[in-house]
Amino acid sequence: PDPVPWWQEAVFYQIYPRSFADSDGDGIGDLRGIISRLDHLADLGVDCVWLSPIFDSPNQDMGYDVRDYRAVMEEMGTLEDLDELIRGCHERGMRIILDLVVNHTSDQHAWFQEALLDPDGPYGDYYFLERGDPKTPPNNWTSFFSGPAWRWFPEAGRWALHLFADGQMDLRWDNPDVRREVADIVGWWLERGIDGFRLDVINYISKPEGLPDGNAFVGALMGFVGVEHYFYGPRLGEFLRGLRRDGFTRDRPPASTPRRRLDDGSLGDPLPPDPVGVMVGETPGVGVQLGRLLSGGGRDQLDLIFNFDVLDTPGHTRWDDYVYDPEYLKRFYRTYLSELSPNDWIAVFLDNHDNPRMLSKLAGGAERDPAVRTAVGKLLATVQLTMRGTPFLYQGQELAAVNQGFEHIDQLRDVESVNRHAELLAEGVGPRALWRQILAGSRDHARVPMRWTREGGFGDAVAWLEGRDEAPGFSAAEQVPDPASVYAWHRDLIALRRHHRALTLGDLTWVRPEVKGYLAYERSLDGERFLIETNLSPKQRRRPKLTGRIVPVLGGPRESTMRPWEAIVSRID
Ligand code: ISL
Repeated sequence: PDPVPWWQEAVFYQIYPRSFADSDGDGIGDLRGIISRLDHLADLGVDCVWLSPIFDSPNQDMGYDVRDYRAVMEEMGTLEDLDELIRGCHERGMRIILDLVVNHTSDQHAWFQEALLDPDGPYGDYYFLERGDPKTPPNNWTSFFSGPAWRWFPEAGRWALHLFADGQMDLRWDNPDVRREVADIVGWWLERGIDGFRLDVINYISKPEGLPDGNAFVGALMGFVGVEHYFYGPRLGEFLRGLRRDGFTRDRPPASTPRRRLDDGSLGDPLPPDPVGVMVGETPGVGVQLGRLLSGGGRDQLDLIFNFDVLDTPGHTRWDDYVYDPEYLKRFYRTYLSELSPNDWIAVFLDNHDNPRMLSKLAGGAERDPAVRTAVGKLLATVQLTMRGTPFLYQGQELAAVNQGFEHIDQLRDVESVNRHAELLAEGVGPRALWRQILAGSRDHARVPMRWTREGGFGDAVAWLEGRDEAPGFSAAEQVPDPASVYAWHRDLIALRRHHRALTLGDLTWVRPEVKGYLAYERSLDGERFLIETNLSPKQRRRPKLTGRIVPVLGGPRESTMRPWEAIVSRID
């Protein structure tokens, strides 16, 4: 048996289904749309697809508010479509994971509806339903999407906790029935053939008894009150181990498994089922050391986690209109990797559906020049696909997707942006300062339709959220056939990874880290050595002198000066 778990060598690709591909012209992406584009992913070299939520939902938070964990959202298709999608991935040698949102359910979920009807009955115990005075919430916690984290339900005479939107009701994991329900859901899906889950805000599931007030000083610093009580709650480890054992450990064979990918690129027989589905944890606010406790080898909790510290230069939040400091990218990985042991493994990501595009943050507007856009797109791909860890690409990165030219709040759809806009307006923030914030931070930049053609993603249909990037050259139709494109760069790098384990499993040694603007490292395994060099700046600069026979394999020629934002992968012979 292979001693290395598959997810350590895999390239993951996150799909935001609402915006990936629309098969029926209603302006909303759907499962049949994804099926029709599976070859795009297989050709790129993706090993595992992750779908953001597709379960039945009223979509207050675009599927992160689940109404039924065993049904597909009507506008996205049917269970049969999903079965076909799972098979379609497996036939191409790709795995597929779904998004499990179980810190909370929609207020329209049957459990919550039952709880409202009979708060003292069994379902009342599924949530945090608290008696009290309708004017005073049970504690001072605030919601991530504006206002208090509590909503009063007059029909039940209770308050209910919601860390996110007011229709996302937090589940009470202390209740063993809740834990059993979640484990059953996971088992049901694994049997259907999925290969695991990404677990939404999974580090928030354990809340301390008594729900104590948050520290107002910490709250003011962080912008949210109460987080210190639940971002790494008292029973988190116990809950995760239980979920792994009772939900993710297979006790029944799956409907299908992925075909083996052979070294020559062809496909072999179906693989035996993985004994445990992969657990990818979304863990905001967890630093490196706590992250190691959650995902470190042999601890039986999560397999991979995301560390969000990479997203913004320290001192800034997502809502600040600023240019990302490229030196920080280097500092982030250096610090992060230095704190890990050889047994620890991380997820490496730069973009997702909750953040503006890293390419735009780094280029700071200069990406309007197509040459800059291409160079920065290639540089980020190079770092992400050769760094130690498992890369998670987000849809559109392979097309050098950038932030959108939104001009008005009416053009945005995200509940977070809309609520924040209303909140800042009520606080009296002036229109220009207000819009600058929203435009800097809105999650909708990354949620517009994938640009399959130059005209846009969804043909003639009016998309649920319209893209606003008209720059020629950056659609799939233009990028895929062009050997010098950002798409081709991703495809070639992924192929290189597949053939050289030094790039995936090899040791990482920093090269001349003291040289400002030069991000370089060596990856080596069993005598094979690769050198990755990037110029983290918009200026031409001298290349530090290195010894050894260095032969570029991607991105050459390798000259004595480095081009702006240059990235080169070389072999060291
Ligand atoms: O602190 C935050 C809010 O500004 C974020 O880090 C937040 O915790 C994080 O974005 C959580 O995201 C996930 O859960 C949300 C959902 O809206 C996001 O799309 C999802 O990725 C609630 O389910």
